[in-house]
Amino acid sequence: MEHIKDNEIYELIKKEIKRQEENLILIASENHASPHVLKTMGTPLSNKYAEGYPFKRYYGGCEVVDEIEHIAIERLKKLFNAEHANVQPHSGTQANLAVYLALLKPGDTILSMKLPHGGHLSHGHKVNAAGKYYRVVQYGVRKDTETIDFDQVRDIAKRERPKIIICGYSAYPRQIDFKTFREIADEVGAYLLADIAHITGIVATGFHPNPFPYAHVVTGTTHKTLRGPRGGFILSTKELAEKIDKALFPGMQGGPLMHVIAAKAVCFKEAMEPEFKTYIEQVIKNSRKLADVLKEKGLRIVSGGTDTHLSLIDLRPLGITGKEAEDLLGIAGIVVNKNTITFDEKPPTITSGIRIGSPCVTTRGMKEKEMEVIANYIYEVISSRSEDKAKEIKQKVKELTDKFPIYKDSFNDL
Ligand code: DSN
Repeated sequence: MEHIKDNEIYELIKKEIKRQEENLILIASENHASPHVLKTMGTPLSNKYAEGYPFKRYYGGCEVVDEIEHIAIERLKKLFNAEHANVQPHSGTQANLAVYLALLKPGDTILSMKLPHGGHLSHGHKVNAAGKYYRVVQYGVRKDTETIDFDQVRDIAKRERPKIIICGYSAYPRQIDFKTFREIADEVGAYLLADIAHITGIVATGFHPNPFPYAHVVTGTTHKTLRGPRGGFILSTKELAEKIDKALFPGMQGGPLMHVIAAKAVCFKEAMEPEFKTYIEQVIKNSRKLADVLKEKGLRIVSGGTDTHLSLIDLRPLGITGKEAEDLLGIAGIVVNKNTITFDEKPPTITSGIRIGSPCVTTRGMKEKEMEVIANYIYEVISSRSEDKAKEIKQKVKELTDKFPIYKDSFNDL
């Protein structure tokens, strides 16, 4: 195959591949999808308009993409033991907004987790459409345990009578008790929406409880722990299927991205393989190792540890902010994001913490031994607060990443 003819973009793609190869990516929401998934996205499937759903389209010529979307749907249902699946959402946020459009009227009440305690913008923050069109009330975590405060969830639910209760988060390291959430939802006649965007891969492999049969609706993304293409999905009970499908299309999206839906199907198949289960088991072991070593060094781990792919590190014992740590670690080739910790006194642009995740480094084959090395590098950089130290560590990071290539020669023919 010829190289991409646009040299400017071609060079930037090569630069980004090099960046991913030569850095240790600890962004909890990212992953390195397989060459099969990525190659599926770069196919002429992208050319096809297919508004509607399999075998019920508004365009001719959909006979092939019908089969592809049908396969994706059936695989996704099987993966999560769901009655209904929609694979068309372009992202997790689109999926959430579609659920609101399906189940709420403007002004109805959503009960969700506060953003600084681990929630997500699309769960009702005032800058998001969810916060503009619906009334949002929020719960948080307990101050002593930093885990979900179910007494507070129940009290607010009884007082505010939400139509939807949302559980599932962007920065929460512990397992979610879907059963208790459903009991509260039933007490007040609310729908339970579980947004498992971050933990899809962990749920699919059984290392985190499945939200079904407790949730009425489940939203998720395919590019995080599930290690697929960038995108979202919605799962629901049979009763809600028609409402959900109509809300997504024609309610808020137009033509589905058939090249991405095909790549989602490829990722769902990969997620059913025994190797993927082994991968997720290692993701959790690696996540725990990173947290344990940083804890031994004297840093505080929010909630005391992690059950998942991510942990939140409270940097206050070292007197460094999340922003400073993110910048310095970036120089060292260790990519993290600053993150508010629970009850943080610093604004989200500064923060007192960082969020670290193990999905990317585990994909490239690293295990506990390497996690110990990485956690030590993190500590050396942030405790020194020195750019020179960060530059010195960058050399060591390069030596480590060279031993664990991600794509080898897969993209030589771009
Ligand atoms: N941006 C994602 C994350 O980092 O958690 C959520 O949308």
